Amino acid sequence: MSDNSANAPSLKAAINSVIKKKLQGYVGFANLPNQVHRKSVKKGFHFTVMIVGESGLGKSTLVNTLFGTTLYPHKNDAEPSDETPATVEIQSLSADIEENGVKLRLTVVDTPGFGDFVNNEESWKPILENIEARFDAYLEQENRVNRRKMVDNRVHACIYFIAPTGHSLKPLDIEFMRRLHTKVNLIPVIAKSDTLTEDEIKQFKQRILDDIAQHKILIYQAPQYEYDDHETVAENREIISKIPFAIVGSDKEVELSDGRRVRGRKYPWGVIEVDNEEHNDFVKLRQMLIRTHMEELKEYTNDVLYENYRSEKLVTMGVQQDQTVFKEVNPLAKMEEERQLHEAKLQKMEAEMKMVFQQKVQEKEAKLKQSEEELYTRHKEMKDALEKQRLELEDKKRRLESGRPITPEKAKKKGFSFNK
Ligand SMILES: Nc1nc2c(ncn2[C@@H]2O[C@H](COP(=O)(O)OP(=O)(O)O)[C@@H](O)[C@H]2O)c(=O)[nH]1
Ligand SMILES: [Mg+2]
Repeated sequence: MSDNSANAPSLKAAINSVIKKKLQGYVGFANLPNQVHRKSVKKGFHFTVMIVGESGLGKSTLVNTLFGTTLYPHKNDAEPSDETPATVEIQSLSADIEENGVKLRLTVVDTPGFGDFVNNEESWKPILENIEARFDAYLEQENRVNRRKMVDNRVHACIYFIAPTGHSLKPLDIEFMRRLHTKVNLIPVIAKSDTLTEDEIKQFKQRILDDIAQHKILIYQAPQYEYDDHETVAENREIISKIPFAIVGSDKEVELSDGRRVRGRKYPWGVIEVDNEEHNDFVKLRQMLIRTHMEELKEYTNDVLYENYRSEKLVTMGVQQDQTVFKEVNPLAKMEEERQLHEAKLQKMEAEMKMVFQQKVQEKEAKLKQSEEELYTRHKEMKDALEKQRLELEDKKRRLESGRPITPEKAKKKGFSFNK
């Protein structure tokens, strides 16, 4: 901690200023309002998280912190062992948690040994193999006739621990994420974030995101639904904005100056509280996993990651797929295809509408022209008729004036009338 002693006074002040913040209510999966269907409530949820990162970054502690129990024996209690495993181990732990009558079976897959060797070039390999083996097991069940009792042990999210160096990602981090990003939902976290100051965390987060973008690594992208209510949209945006989550883990309670006991880490200058959002992003990480994005993570794993794996596998096995079926199976390709079809349809409709419009305009123009001509001829006819009458009248007038009297009978015969 000698590195941080210089930062201690400012950190202490910051912590003192927020320490009075009220404790977060317990936010767990029992509060799941939107994502839960009745069936899941009855059957219980099953969610599998894998945790990867170098030794000593706090993976096992996080597992205990997540479960709120001590699944792992504390280091001192564990059997001492001289043997160092030669490869990355994969350990799977499950626990049923029940909250307000809602059951959740949370399985956490820990990966001790990752990055521990002189040569870590292939540290990612056993982990990739484990993820693929879980896909294979699911695929095998799908091919069975009786699919009623499907067990889903696929990994729905992978929390990747980044050492709190404050610099940038290590080659080991980049290699792991690049090898795994198309197989699993990657959620990067900054481990032991209590060893960094607030500013250091902010800068480190940015550098990590830049590195991830530069190496074209796909980390989990939570979708935003505009039709969700404002509160949900705002909450989701808030959660996503914290990635990579800067976390602090602890399975021990410590006492605050006001006597409250909280999960946290005690330092000479104060206490870092695990469940205080002002102190670290652990609450946000748990909310995302267990409350807001559990169904999303499962869906993406099934619809995209698993489907891609399955199609690739079938192709390498020499199973020729009907391309149309193939596309239908891949939701991303299917969506793109539907979008293109829709666009083509729209374009065709637009062209048709344009044509009809032009036709209508032409028809109207022709009609107008015709009526104009008709009007013109009528006008001419009337004019001619009037002119003829005028000439006749003039003729009669001239004859009358020339002195030849006309009797009323004669006049009547000729069509003249007299007002009496
Ligand atoms: N400062 C700090 N120490 C932690 C944190 N989480 C775990 N530790 C400590 O780091 C050490 C290694 O933790 P462990 O969970 O066994 O790491 P793992 O090897 O990744 O499983 C233990 O002494 C923990 O008490 C944290 O968030 N901050
Ligand atoms: Mg461990």
